[in-house]
Amino acid sequence: MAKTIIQAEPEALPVDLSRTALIIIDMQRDFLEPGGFGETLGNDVSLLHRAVGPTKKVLAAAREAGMLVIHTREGHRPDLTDAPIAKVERGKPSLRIGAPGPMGRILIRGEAGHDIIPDLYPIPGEPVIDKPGKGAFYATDLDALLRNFGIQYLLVCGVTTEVCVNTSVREANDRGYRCIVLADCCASYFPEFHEVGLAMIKAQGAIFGWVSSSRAVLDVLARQPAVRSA
Ligand code: TIU
Repeated sequence: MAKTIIQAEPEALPVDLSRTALIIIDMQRDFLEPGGFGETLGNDVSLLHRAVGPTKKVLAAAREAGMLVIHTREGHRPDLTDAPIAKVERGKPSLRIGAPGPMGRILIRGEAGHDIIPDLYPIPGEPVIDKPGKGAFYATDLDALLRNFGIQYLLVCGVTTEVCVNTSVREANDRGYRCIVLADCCASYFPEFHEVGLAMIKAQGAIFGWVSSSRAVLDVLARQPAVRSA
């Protein structure tokens, strides 16, 4: 398929949309709603909501275009056998991973809080990657899945910018994927970390990837409505 130019920083990028997937990182109730993991760490979860509206628009456009959409969720097995003790014991959260909270056990697979927020809920056929770490590639089959679909470019949305988005983009970059992070589709509990997290990605001639916006991707998909990931 002919390449399409996506406006981005540090420079516009030619992209083969048939080899592009949208990946939405950890838009889970545990991070975005009160009573979940994010709040137990002392964060104001309302700061993440600004990413939901733009991500919803990109998700709708990607679905309409037939682009592969992948969702990830950070979390652990109910018996915590995949949770490093160093992670479980980290800091002084009000509730530790695995403890019962208002949305079920904190950051545990199968609990209400672990699931994706209703606004961005996966539809049948969209792969959901359950990841035990911050990076989407660590201890998951994401790389195999992307290779099976022939994916070379990733449009990246999600939370939080400097933690799971940054870690996943760095992992993807080392595996040869070109990542285009949509700035307004990401958010952090620390707005300054959001800004610097994006700056780190695009610095030094896109050392980890490119930074773009929902508007740029919506413009491209509006002009080229059928992309059909391979
Ligand atoms: N705490 C924080 O900013 N993030 C995480 O723990 N996980 C993700 O970013 N998904």
